Formats: sequence, C-alpha cells, structure tokens
Amino acid sequence: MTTQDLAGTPVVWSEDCLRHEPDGEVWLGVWEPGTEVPERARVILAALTTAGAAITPARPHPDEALSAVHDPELIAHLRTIWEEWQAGPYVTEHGRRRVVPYVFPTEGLLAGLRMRSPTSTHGRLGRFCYDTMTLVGPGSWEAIRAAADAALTAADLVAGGERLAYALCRPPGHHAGPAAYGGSCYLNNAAIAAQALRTAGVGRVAVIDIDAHHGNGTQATFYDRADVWYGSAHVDPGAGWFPHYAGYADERGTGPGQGANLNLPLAPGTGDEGWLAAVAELCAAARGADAIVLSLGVDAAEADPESPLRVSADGYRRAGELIGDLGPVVAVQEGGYDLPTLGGLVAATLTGVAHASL
Ligand code: SP5
Ligand code: ZN
Repeated sequence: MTTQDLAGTPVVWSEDCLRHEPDGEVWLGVWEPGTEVPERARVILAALTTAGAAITPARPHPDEALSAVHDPELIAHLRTIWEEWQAGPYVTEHGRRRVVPYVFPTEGLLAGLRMRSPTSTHGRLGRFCYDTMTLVGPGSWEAIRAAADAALTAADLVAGGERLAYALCRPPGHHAGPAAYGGSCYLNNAAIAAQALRTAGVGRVAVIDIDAHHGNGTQATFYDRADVWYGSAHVDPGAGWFPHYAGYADERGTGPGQGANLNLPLAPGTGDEGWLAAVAELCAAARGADAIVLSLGVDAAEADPESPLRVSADGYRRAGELIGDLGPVVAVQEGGYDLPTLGGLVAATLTGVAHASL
C-alpha cells in the first residue's frame, strides 16, 4: 500500500510484543512450527506505517485493569510460570523448551471432586491452560503484558475522543477467558479494552469479533452482563474448527446478559457475500452502543492457512466501513497468519473504518 489512507490513525504498539516466541505448538500430539510468530506483528506494523498511520507507544497500566477481567490467579500464573519452569528439571533434564500442559482437569476427570492446585509445576498447568497449542517461554509474559497495555492505551484514546484507535496486540487475546488461556491467547486484550471503556464511563459497549474463530474467552467474560454486548461471525465450530466447544448460535447470554450475545457460525467456503451479510447482521444488532471494540482477526482471508472462509481484502475494507458507521472504534489485533497478505488485510479493514461516513 503506497497511499496515506491511514494518515492520523493511532496505531498503538510496543516492541515487547515481539518477545513472545512460542516456538511452535503441539497439535494432535506432535510439536509443529506454529503460525503465531513474531513476524506477524512486523508485517502489520510495516503495512500500517506505509499507509501513514501514527505509531503510538503503549503506555503501562496498573494490574487492576487486568484483574477487572481476569482471575488474579491466572495473571500470577502467567507472570511467573516461565521462571518456575526453568527452575525445575523440565528444560535441563527433559529437554522441554517451552511450558505446555499434559493433564487437564475436565468435568469428567474431577467427577464432582473439588478443584485442587497441585504443587508440581507440570501437574498444575492444566488448571489454567486448556489446550496444547499455547506455549509459554522466555519473554512471553512481557509480550502478554505489553499487548494488554496496547489495548488499554487504545481504549484511553477512544475514551478521550478519538474516533478510531488500533492496538497491534501480540499475542492475541479473544480465546482467553476469566481464568483460562488457550488458542494462542493468554490475556483477553479486547475484553480488557471493553471493560476499560466501561470503567471510563462509556455506557454501553459492543464487542464485534470478525476473527475467523469464535472468541470464546470474550463471550465467557461478558456472558451474564447487559452492559457489554458480544457478537461474532466465525467458521462453524461444529464443522471441525477451533474452539470446537463454543460459538454455537444458541448461545445467547444468561441472566441480565440474556440476548446480549450473538453467534453467527458460517460454513467453510462462505466467501465475501455470506461473510459480509453476517457482519452486517452483527452491526445491525450492535447499533446504539456508545463505543465498539473490534476484535480484528484477519484469518478469514482467502490465503489464510488457519480457516476456510475465503474473504477478500475488499471484503475486509467493506466490513470496516460497516463497523466504522456504528460509532467510535477500539480495534484490537487478533489472528491472521498469512504473512505475505496480513499487513494489507489489516490496513484495508482500518481504512474502511476510518473512511466510514458517520
Ligand atoms: C487468535 C486465533 O486466531 N487463534 C486461533 C487458534 C486456533 N488454532 C487452532 C489450530 C488448529 C491446528 N492448525 C493446523 C495446523 C496444521 N499444521
Ligand atoms: Zn482466529
């Protein structure tokens, strides 16, 4: 992109987001290279810089902004687990170069027994991590914390009157729930931003999630609340796609949040027309919110290796226009894994948002 389409748009960024190097993921029992790599952030930053965006440093925020969404035990676990892992025999004796669990306390395993906190590091991991795809290593915590600070800084900018601010978060966040991490996500940057907007006095917040996967963590965070609406268009989890156990159309919220959750599962191969119709349906349902948090994953794209939705760059631009029409937008980076096209897809979406006719 050579035009200055994003002149003046704040892009919040921290170099610390490059420090997370999961070094792969264990899929179906086999360690593979993985797709959530630091280069993702570099190509997005390059494309947005070329498009004229204003690169803005992420500012540190207090832990309270994290614990407003997450269980303090999860935060403490993520902060300390790498050092604990290194202090044990895992790297030196067993050659396990990253933190990855092997036993998960499912409902079936506990069978009514109370949850324990095993003293052994390797026994305790499954309490917080729900898959084998979300590894922790040196620098992971610094990146996780920086990504949350980027989202919080973008929320500050919008609470202060900006129409659009984008947080280049890495690692992504929308699969992380109040007390659980997985799906390459550790803390939920979008949920943290949405909660920060509420704390800053924004009345009603809508989270619109266009990542190819359902944002089970964001849904779980706000499922029983009326003040933060959540809507997502994503590949049908029942058709074999992560997160498999959430993202179905009958999940509509509970208690005061009844009706404030909307899932639009889409068939593999859906393409621009069907995907944009779903995004338009989310926008119609979100209309009236005082601010939007956009969970901006671009892994629904044609060339993406992690989803079959086949959306074009022009589709992303048009989705951005629909969303930008609703009100002020805090955009938060989620997934997107095709390195050659990734930056252009994010730039196209933000260009759509920035040029929407309010
Ligand atoms: C933020 C986000 O987009 N998270 C996506 C997590 C889904 N990862 C599931 C990956 C499933 C296995 N991928 C195929 C690997 C084949 N080598
Ligand atoms: Zn995704």
